[in-house]
Amino acid sequence: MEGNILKELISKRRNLISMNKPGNHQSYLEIEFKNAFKNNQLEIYYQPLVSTEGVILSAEALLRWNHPTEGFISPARFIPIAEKSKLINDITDWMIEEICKQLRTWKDSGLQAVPVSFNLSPIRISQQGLSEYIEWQLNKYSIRPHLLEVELTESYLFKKIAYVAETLNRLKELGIKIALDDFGTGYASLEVIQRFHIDKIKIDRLFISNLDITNKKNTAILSAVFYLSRGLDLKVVAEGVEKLEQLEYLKEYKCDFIQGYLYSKPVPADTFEKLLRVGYITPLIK
Ligand code: G
Ligand code: MN
Repeated sequence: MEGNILKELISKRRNLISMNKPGNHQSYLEIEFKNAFKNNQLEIYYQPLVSTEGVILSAEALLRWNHPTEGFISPARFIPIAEKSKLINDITDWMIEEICKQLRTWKDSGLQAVPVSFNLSPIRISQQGLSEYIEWQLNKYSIRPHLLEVELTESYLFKKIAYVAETLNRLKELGIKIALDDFGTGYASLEVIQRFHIDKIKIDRLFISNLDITNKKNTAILSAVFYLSRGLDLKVVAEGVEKLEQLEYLKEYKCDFIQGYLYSKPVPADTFEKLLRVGYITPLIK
């Protein structure tokens, strides 16, 4: 018995070591990841987006990989693998269906469902048929399009511009909202916001976690973003809100959505459902 545990520990340790070796870790993780998708090791977590008063307004769906022996593996490690192997296309489509299915379950159980956004990979958006697939899934589960939102990062919007713009236009026509993720870390051009008819910008957590209200330059960036957003009729999400003082500051700007550990980390669907039943969250002050 003890020998088995020891063996398991040694093997786990070996896997961890090989995962961290630059030459090896890709292949170990790559093989494991391909199996993970097949073997239902991927799960969707939901992180609430709330008003400055804590009312749950929407959620971001996030992929989580719980490996049977290695535990949770960060998306920062497996998304690049999924993209390289093109498995991201199937995973994205699976995720879209799972979200629609989940929304249907919540609606059927009498809950007031909130819009759910997902991160759309540049690989998937460059493939044919995305808007048709989304429309099909929405119809299949009788979900109104405003309940599904896509999040894009700005960096890749410059590639294959015409094609991406066409797909985004079709999604807009369907009634799906588009958010610009990690705002402020990429090329952040106003041209992108206009051309792609963006509805919402998500201020990257970098600007929130470094928020020092006594630092004039820091606050100047934020106030400029809010000013610009109002003028362009964009909703603003503050990502990575972890402290009460950050929330108080964002309140002054009437920030539309707050996302971050102060309210909730990403949680499994059943936990999110419990939050949804209550409808609001109070800040988790440590
Ligand atoms: O790039 P994107 O905005 O999609 O990233 C979402 C990621 O941010 C998720 O993996 C989530 O776990 C993480 N996240 C969410 N809220 C917080 C927070 O308050 N602090 C930090 N450090 N990370 C967060
Ligand atoms: Mn996102």
